[in-house]
Amino acid sequence: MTVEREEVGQAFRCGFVSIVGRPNVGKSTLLNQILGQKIAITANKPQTTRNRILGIHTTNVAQTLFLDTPGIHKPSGKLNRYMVEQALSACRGVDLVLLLVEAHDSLGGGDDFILDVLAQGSIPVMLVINKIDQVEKEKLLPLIEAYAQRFSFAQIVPISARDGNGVQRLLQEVERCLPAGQPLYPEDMVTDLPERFIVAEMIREKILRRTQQEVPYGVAVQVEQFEERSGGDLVSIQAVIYVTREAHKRILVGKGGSMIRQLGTDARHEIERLLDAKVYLELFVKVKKNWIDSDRFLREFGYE
Ligand SMILES: Nc1nc2c(ncn2[C@@H]2O[C@H](COP(=O)(O)OP(=O)(O)O)[C@@H](O)[C@H]2O)c(=O)[nH]1
Ligand SMILES: [Mg+2]
Repeated sequence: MTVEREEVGQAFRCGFVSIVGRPNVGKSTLLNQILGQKIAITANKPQTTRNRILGIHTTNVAQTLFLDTPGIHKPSGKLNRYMVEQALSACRGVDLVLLLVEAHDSLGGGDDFILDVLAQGSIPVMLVINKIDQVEKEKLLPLIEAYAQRFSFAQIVPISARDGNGVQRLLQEVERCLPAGQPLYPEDMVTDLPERFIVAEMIREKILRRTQQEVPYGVAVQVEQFEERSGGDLVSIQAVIYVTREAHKRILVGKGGSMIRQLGTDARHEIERLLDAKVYLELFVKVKKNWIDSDRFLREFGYE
C-alpha cells in the first residue's frame, strides 16, 4: 500500500478549479496574478466578468485549469441570469472550488447563498480571504475562525491578489488537491480564449473604468475586423461598441470625440502589450436598444 501511495504522490496532477464569489472580491485579479499575465479584465464595477474564463497554470508537478466566473448575485434580466448560471455551473464538475471573500467583510448574504449551493455537492471548497492589504493583521484570525465555524472548508488561505501576497502558498495548496492526471493543454498555453475575445474585453474594461452609473451595464463590444499586417508586426482592428441608449452613445463619443479618442488610446496600449505588436485601432459606437434582453444578440456577443 505504501508503494502505491508513493506512486500517486509523485504522479503529475491535473484538474479544474473554479474561482467563485460575489462581484468585485478580486476573482479576475487573482487569476491574472496567478498567470502573471492579464487575460481577464478587472474593474471596480459589477458585471466586469460576464463569461467563464479559462486560465491555464502549469508547473513541474501539476497543471491547474482555473475557471474565472462572473460574480454570484441575485439575477434579474436575461444577461444577469446568464451570468449567474455561468458561475453556478462552474461549481459543478470541477475538482476544487475557490470561494473568494474580502478581508474587511463579515460573512454576507451572497456568500451564504453560494455556500448553501456548495453544501449540496461533494466538491471540496477552499476559502480564500482576499485584500488582506486592507485590514490589520489582528482582525484576520477572528475572521478565519468565524468562517471555519460556518462551513467545513478544505483550507482557509488569506491573500492579497493585487500584491501577490500568499498567492504562491495558495497555488501549492491547490495543486495538492488535484487528482493525478496528464496535462490537458500544452505547458506554455495560458488560456483557450481567442485573441479577438480578449481584445473586445480590454476595450470594454476601458469603458467600465471611464464611465459611471448605468452606462457600463449596457455595453457590449464586438471586434469586426482583426488583420495582421507586415508579417504580424502591425495589427489592424475595428471594433463596434454597442450601447442601449442614444444618451450613452453621446457619453462614449464625448465632446468633439474626446472620450472615444481617450478610450481608443487606453485600449490600444493594453492590446499592444497583449499582442506584442503595434496596433491600429478604430472604434465605432452604435445604439442597439434591447440587446441585453435579446437572445439573438446575446448569442452574437458570445453570451450563451
Ligand atoms: N486592495 C486590493 N484591491 C484588490 C485586490 N484584489 C482585487 N482588488 C480590486 O478589486 C476590484 C475588483 O477586482 P476584480 O478582479 O475585477 O473582481 P471580480 O469581480 O471578483 O473579478 C478591482 O478594482 C481590483 O483592483 C487586493 O488584493 N487588494
Ligand atoms: Mg471578474
